[in-house]
Amino acid sequence: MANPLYDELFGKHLGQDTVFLQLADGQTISHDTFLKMSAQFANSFKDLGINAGDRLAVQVEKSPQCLAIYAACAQSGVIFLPLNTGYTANEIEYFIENSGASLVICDDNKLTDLAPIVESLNAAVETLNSDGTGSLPTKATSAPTSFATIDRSGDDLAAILYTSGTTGRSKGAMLTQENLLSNARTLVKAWKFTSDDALLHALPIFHTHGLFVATNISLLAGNKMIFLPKYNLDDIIALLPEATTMMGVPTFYTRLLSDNRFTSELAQHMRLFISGSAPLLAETHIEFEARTGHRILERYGMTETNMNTSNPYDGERRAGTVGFALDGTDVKITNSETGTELPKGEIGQIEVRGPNVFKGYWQMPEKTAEELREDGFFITGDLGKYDDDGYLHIVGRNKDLIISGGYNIYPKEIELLLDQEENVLESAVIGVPHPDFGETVVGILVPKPNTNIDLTSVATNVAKSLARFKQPNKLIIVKELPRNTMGKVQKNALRAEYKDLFTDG
Ligand code: MLC
Ligand code: AMP
Repeated sequence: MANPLYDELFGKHLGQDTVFLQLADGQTISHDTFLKMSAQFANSFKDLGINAGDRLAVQVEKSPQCLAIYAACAQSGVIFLPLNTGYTANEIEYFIENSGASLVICDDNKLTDLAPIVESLNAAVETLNSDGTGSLPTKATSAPTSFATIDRSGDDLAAILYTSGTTGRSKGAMLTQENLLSNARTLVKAWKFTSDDALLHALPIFHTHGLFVATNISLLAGNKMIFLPKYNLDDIIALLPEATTMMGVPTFYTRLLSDNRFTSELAQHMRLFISGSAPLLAETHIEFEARTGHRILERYGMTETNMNTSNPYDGERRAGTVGFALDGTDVKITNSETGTELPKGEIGQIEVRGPNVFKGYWQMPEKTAEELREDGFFITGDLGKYDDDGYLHIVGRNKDLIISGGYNIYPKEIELLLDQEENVLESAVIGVPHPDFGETVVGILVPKPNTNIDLTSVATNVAKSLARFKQPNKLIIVKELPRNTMGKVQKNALRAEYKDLFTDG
């Protein structure tokens, strides 16, 4: 027996003193040092009674220790459940309850809010802070630096990543070891990563992009990551000369372009810039090439599927498209009513099948059945078409979703909260264009007859429950919402009306 995820990504680096992580202050951590730290965490989990198949929820700042918890979970067969650091205690409660997590790891500054919730759900809590201190690392220091890897098969779960839903309830996407490994293998080949690369890593590590795409590729190829706590333009500009590749959401690239220090000289030595998680505007692609001579490689993925398509490494990287299906993955366009495949050029829903596609939603068989067909195709909720040369264009979404700076926001969750506010009869939440985040959240409220809504108090109340990035950037009061003849709110009309709120038009 073996443990494919641990063996192939982590275990093979045991004893290697090659650099795995280079931190913002220049300090480096070798593969071997990292693996010793993760083995200590794995031993601590065992001491805490956390075993293979248990869920371990983590809401901590990005740090080498946090990444080592991911490695420790892989080695001990524990299911890793990373959570956005922006989530409020209110939001976290649902994830712990729904996943049945046995252990929750949070920052010391979140402990007061989270401890009572965690205890009421019969889970244990430990802390880990951004500087590497906390109760977990304190326990781990005295633990052995090796751990007998627990046997797992490729079909065993490696992680659960929560993704919001159109009904307002988040769903836990179950990702197997093979889902993650097969995608990493494909991407290393497609994007030609080698141990000579240095990946500038400024993404968060609680989502597919920063956690799996960036980290798993780097582990498989054996390259170093320049591992920054967050995206900060000054750091990126200072460290680009040491990198060969960079991955980011479109905001990373629009921010770079807005800075005069980002010149063709600064980017000249780079091998590859990759963008994903949200649409990269064709104009950004073109401006980037004009400034640097580099064509950004855009790819398309999802929490449930890892990466599905990519523009080619060699060959034309076409602006405004997400390229071709990755090796081993089938991507087809279907009629959303009938499910039948559509001819090239026609717009329909995008469906994906392959070893990268998840196993289903945690304890939600009905939701899984709605989106994952028996023949293995997953209905992504994105709308697209193939052009004459076979490039996939994403032209819209069949799901009511806003993507702000690469974070997904489902309007329903916010509408449910707004509807509970005093004097609110009903609400509609939409995404409108935003120069920095691509899209941003706008809440539109209808007052009950003969009442007034206090917008300051609405904003204050919403802030108590919702992560900052989900909170409406603007609240607007209207007399009524536009509806079609079936009584359904016409969000397209609202989006058209408010499209210039944050842009020049
Ligand atoms: C931060 N804020 C956001 C925000 N990020 N608001 C809306 N949308 C966001 N994405 C808030 C902050 O809390 C702050 O609030 C204010 O906006 C301005 O902060 P900032 O300093 O400008 O933001 P910054 O910290 O620089 O973050 C912006 C960002 C970051 C774009 C760098 O959001 C980011 O790293 N995004 C990447 C997300 C990602 O990894 N997605 C991948 C999902 S996986 P205030 O009130 O304090 O001022 C996936 C699958 C796939 O989608 O295909 O990859
Ligand atoms: P998430 O659920 O956070 O994994 O987000 C997945 C969604 O992000 C997809 O369903 C798409 O709507 C969107 N997405 C990811 N990559 C791209 C891209 N390159 N272009 C447009 N949308 C994208």
